Amino acid sequence: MAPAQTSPECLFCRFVSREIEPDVVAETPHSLAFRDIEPQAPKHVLVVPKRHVENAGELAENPLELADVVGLARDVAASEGLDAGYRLVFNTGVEGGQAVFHAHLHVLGGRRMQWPPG
Ligand code: D5M
Repeated sequence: MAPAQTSPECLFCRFVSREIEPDVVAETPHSLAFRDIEPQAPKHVLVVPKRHVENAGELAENPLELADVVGLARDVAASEGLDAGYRLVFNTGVEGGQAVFHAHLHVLGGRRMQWPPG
């Protein structure tokens, strides 16, 4: 896989480079998992690709990178004790609720999830 490319203006790229230190939960050579600053559930972790891509659709152009993100989310769910289940969410675009335009997979758990989401 190509080395990570970062964007200097991007908050999550600054986490990846550790210019700003997030509350890291786990990482692989290609993905980083850290705690969300505004947790929406008892457990709320974000998993990002280290390479700067804007959203999940762009991430899917590299299936190995997408699989690395989802696999790390699975491992985080296990290490956080979410054996009864959890929710994975890619908010995509403004109407999808995306606020940070560096692809990130939300890992939410520790409570019963509702459907439909808000
Ligand atoms: O989700 C963007 C998420 O990013 C949202 O749940 C808050 C989180 N966030 C924003 N700033 C920080 C910092 N500084 N640390 C950790 N988490 C942060 P979206 O899907 O784009 O709405």
